Order: sequence, then C-alpha cells, then structure tokens
Amino acid sequence: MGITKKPKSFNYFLNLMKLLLFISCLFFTISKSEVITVGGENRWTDGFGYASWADKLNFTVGDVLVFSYTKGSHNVLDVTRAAYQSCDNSSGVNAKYETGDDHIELNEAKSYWFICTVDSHCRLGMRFGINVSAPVTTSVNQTGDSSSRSNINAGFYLLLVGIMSMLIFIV
Ligand SMILES: [Cu+2]
Repeated sequence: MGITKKPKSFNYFLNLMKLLLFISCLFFTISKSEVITVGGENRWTDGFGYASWADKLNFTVGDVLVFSYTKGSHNVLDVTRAAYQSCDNSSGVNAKYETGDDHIELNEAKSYWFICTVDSHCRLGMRFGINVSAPVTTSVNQTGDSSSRSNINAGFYLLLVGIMSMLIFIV
C-alpha cells in the first residue's frame, strides 16, 4: 500500500524518449559528413585503379576528399567530363590542386571528375568520376557556409518534430 508507483503512462513516455534518442543518434551517424582519403591506403598515385575504387563508395554533399601524395609527383585537377575522358586539360579545368595534401570539399550535389596531369598518369588510371548526392534532409537549406552545421540543424529539427509528434500522441 505504501509503495508509490509511477503512473504507467510516464514509463511509456520514458521509453518513447529513449527510442527517439536512439533514432536521433542513428540519424547523426548517417548524415555526418565524411573525410575520405582518395585511394585509401594507396593514396593518390599511379598504378592504382581509381575508377573502381570510386565505384564502391557513396558521396554526399559535405564530404571531403583528401588527395595525399608527394608534392611535385602528382597533382589534382577538378575537370569537366570531356577533359576527364580525353585526359586533355587544355580546357575544362574547374580547379587545380598541387600541395600534396589537398582537401576538396564536395559542396554541390553533382558529378565531379578528377584527374592527374603529370606525365601520362591520367591515361594510366589516375582519374575518376563521382556522383555526389544531396544530404538525406533535402528540406534543409544547404547554401550555408558549413554543411556540417546544416546536418546538425537537420538533426535538431528531427528531434523537435519527434518531440512534437510524441506530445500530440500522448496528450
Ligand atoms: Cu600523377
């Protein structure tokens, strides 16, 4: 008789909160932008098939590609599809990187093509194209300066929407 029990609905509410927390964590894991080293352990070098390397991965706006190589031995050109196909960089170059530790943020949902123009490296396989997809939460404004911040906002909105819908459900 003397034992006070929490109302059943309160426990139910707690369980729902836990579930929501779990879903939010899951969401953060999925939408977090990634830093991807091109070529993995092979880094950016000749004699490695980058096209098949890239085919196995998914790229999302906000991800960062890291091209790691000995400065002077290679370079990285962000080019058009035509320049990628021909390995001819006399036109169609969007950007050139040559520090040996080039971090390129994929800030648009579009196709990107990268080539190395040292010697005949491009023809020998130092080139690949990728399709960068928009983040899962397309309703969030992506024109901001930091896409990771947008992802955090997206997580926050999800949390708010979750809490709101739960309140409606309980009341
Ligand atoms: Cu090269």
